[in-house]
Amino acid sequence: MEGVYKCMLFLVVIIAVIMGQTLATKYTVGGSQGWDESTDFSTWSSGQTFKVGDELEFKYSSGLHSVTELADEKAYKGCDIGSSLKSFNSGSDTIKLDKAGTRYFACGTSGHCDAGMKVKITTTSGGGSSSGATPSGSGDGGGSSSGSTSTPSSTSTTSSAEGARSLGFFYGIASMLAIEMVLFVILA
Ligand SMILES: [Cu+2]
Repeated sequence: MEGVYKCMLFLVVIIAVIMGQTLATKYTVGGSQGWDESTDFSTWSSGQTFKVGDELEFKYSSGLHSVTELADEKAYKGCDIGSSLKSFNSGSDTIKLDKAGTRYFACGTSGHCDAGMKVKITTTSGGGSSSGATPSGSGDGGGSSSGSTSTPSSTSTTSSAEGARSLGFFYGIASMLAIEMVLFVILA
């Protein structure tokens, strides 16, 4: 009977590892300090790896700050808030990283971006099988980019994100089936 429990424990550990690898991660921007002027965002982001399907969560006091997505590196460097692609102000905004490339976010409150309240997020395709040599520049120039980048956070799911997610689930289920077959052999 002890062997069964050991197998069960083994199974739980394996499933936890699989889930950690395949399921999307939600990142609170700035970590525990959140979306605030005092947070060092370049240090925070350099310690993270963002993959397609992951989500960013901006947490802050609504009214004091906001989140503005900027169009490009130039707007990011110059804190050109006027060039915003879209903006959020709920105080708890979730933004899905639905494709590989670099995205730029800044606070829309006057002076905050210049004070360092901005962050650059580079998303990698993750997975492995689908990660070809796709230059971010040409990828951003795709025909559907203007439409797909301006959809609201909660409802936006592009086909590529769906593909990555279903692929993850496929691998998870396939791995679990393989483990169960091994367990049947061991327990038989
Ligand atoms: Cu701010």
